Amino acid sequence: MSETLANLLQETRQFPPPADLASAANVKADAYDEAAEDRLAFWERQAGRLDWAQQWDQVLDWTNPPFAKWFVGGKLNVAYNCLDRHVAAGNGDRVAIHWEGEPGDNRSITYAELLALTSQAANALTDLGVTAGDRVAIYLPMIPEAAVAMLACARIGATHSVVFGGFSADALTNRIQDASAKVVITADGGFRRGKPSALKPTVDEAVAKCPTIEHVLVVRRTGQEVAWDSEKDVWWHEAVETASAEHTAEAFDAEHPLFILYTSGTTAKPKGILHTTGGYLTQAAYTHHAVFDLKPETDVYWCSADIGWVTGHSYIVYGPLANGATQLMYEGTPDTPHKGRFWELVQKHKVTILYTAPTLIRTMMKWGDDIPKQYDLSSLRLLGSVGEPINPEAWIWYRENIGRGGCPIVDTWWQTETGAIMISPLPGVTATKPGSAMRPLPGISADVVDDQAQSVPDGGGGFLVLREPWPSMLRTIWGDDQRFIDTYWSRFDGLYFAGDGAKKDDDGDLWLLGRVDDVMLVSGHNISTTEVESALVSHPSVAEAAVVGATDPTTGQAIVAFTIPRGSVDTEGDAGEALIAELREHVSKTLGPIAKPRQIMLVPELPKTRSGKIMRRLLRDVAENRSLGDVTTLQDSAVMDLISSGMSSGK
Ligand code: 6R9
Repeated sequence: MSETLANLLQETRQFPPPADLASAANVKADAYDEAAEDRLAFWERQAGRLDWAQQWDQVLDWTNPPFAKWFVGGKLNVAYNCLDRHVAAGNGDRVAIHWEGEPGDNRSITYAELLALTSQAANALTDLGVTAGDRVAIYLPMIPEAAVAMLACARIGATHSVVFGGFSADALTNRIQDASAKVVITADGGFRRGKPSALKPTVDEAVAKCPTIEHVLVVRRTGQEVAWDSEKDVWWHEAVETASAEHTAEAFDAEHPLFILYTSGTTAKPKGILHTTGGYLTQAAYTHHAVFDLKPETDVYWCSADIGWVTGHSYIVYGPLANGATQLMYEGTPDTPHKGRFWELVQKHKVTILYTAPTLIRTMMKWGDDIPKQYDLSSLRLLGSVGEPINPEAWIWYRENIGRGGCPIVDTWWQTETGAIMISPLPGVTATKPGSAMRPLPGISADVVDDQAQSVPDGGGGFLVLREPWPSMLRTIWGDDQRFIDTYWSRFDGLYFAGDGAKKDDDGDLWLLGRVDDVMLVSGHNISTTEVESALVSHPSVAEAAVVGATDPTTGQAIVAFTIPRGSVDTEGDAGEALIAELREHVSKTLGPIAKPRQIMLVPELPKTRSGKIMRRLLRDVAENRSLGDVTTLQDSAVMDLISSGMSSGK
């Protein structure tokens, strides 16, 4: 990527932290020095944030790389750390979860209640024959039982594998089979876009092909009809709600498998990313404390991710609960029953910290500034972003329209594989730049290298790598150590390669450029999709853009852009043509003529995964007039019809 359009997109705006936040921040600048001085001692102190039943003998065992062991010999229980110890400390009456169902029903659950529910579920799972080391699949909507199910597994040492509630029967089957799961926890259905949407039939279809499944534990959420197998199926309200609320948590080894989470795997077989106990919880809790500056007595935290995404694991369940947070959990979509739903919830619960994804921010931009203006968002004090590079204009929009010009934004880079946040501003320390994830957190060593594994100088671009093991790193790919080595540790000797391109600016701050597989090669120049997308989004008429390289007879690849106009923009007939011409010129002026898209299409939606990532692979199929590849991980499959029909009409 040496010829990447590095630094053509100049971003000079910078926002220092608000003085009051900086002076009261949980983590100050000295954390960087402390960690640099002795990284292992630093992580050892962070592990001390948790309650251990048995102290470790060794912080890190890295004698057999890339297989790490953290806090060797230590023992702890994750659910105990997330629940019991808060209750024991006198915080049992603090609300853990304010839950809002999509149809408007709601529940507030205190730490004492969450402990009781989790204990009941732990007893019920034990009664169903689940023991430590067994795998349990969880296929639930965003209801409190999802968190309870995960914590109950952790409590009894069963390894959970959460599968997105929208995945197909095939996807669920593959994941159950790969992990040889013994039990599935599901619901009759969930509410999505104002309608009950069934889950149980999908589970029935999958379970028919999965002989390892002994029981299906079913939460009644929507009340819809379900087929029932009286041998296998068990109602949650019968098994769990009648079980004893007393349960003593057993301590497990620091390296005991906590969960498997499958990465979407757009082409190959999904990878079962394995996370273990002590290191994972240490880094999830520390990063949640440091990056979100959580004050458990006063903050109301909201991470809008789905629990089926790693973000839901680390920043809805494990990090926040380990830290004793009060949080909001929302079942549904942002436009049900109206496009102000998110802001109505922020206003109602006086949310202080919001963690969401660029896709949501750009959708809100598309819907227009008027919507958030109708709500009182003055409780917000900190905003976070995760999942994709956030374009500078989306960052500014978020700050101005949601953060009222004053909230710091933490753009957090990490992966399912890293388990917790790796690169992010510290809200009380960092002067942020719109679009940059800035620096590795204390205790983390990230770098950008060229294709010879040499660190690039400031101003250079290349491959993002991690140089040292970190506590919440994946331990392997479930059942496939060789694939773990091949996938992450083979591109550069001794370095973890994450698959992302990045650049260092002149100050050494990091800018993520998207997956290296998505980099385009146009007339011999490497051009990152992220930079062209950000150039498009910097035009006032554009809310969102996805860029792909399509085969071109003269330039090798040519840039094709799919662009969603902002709500108020006229795109009919000549106005649409004029806008397209203007946008091509705009990109050419912003980045240089080499980056001018060959073709721009105005589209109403973009294909996204359920965690909000744009599926460029499908757009490449459209741009190259191919039939569509695998769409099973697509959030809304109707989107592709809309886009393809726009394409064939020449729009
Ligand atoms: C947490 C999560 C990981 C991939 C990652 C990168 C992209 C995530 C980002 C970001 C730029 C950020 N990504 N956060 N890119 N800036 N702040 O998203 O995990 O679903 O495994 O995806 O997401 O490409 O490699 P996961």
